[in-house]
Amino acid sequence: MMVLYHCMSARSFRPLWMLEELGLDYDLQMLPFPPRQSAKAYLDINPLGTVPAFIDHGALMTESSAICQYLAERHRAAGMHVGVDEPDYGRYLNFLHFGEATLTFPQTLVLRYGRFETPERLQPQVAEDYAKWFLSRLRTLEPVLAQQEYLCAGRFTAADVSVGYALFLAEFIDLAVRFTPAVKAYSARLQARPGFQRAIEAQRQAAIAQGVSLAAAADAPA
Ligand SMILES: N[C@@H](CCC(=O)N[C@@H](CS)C(=O)NCC(=O)O)C(=O)O
Repeated sequence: MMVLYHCMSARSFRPLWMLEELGLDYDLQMLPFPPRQSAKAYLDINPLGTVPAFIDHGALMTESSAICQYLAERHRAAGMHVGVDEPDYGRYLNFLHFGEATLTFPQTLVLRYGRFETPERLQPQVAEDYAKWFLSRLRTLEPVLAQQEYLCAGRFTAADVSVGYALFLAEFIDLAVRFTPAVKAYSARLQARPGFQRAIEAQRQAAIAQGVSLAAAADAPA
């Protein structure tokens, strides 16, 4: 069975959301945050100490967008993958990676220098600069989402999961209040999906069953 190592609402939420959208069986292993410090045995599974770690057919994957791409392609009948022969293939891959590489990267700096560091190392100016960076990158989404319900291919795909997670994380760092109208509506639409709601409930149930705090990773002390 596929195994996913996950911390509450961390980037590993992307593959969890995919698994629920696709209706697959999986084993969800919850970890306290940050696992590098709070669950040292986890380093034997993922020496990086980060989540996600995802194991399928003996292969370890540690990049959330890559796992989304993998699951979408392996279960392509569900339509969450965009094929190489479809006109939006390039747009799909771009948004899939944009979600992590362009959107989530500045958010981690907002988290680190706005919350996680010790008081003397906090850097409010860095946090605000990268908050603005994040919001300015979202401007590229506004005209797309003002015209269409999803990012590409005329349907919900793994690219929406990748970008949708970054928008979800923005709520924890108080940036969602600064979303433009179409981005705000898109984020609400994604979070209303039964698959998203099932993923929220799956992590909650697994955390309770495994004795892990229900606090989101973004709210945990580093
Ligand atoms: N690019 C990776 C980043 C993974 C990552 O940094 N995950 C964070 C959680 S959101 C983490 O595990 N942080 C704990 C640490 O760095 O020790 C991905 O998209 O999966």
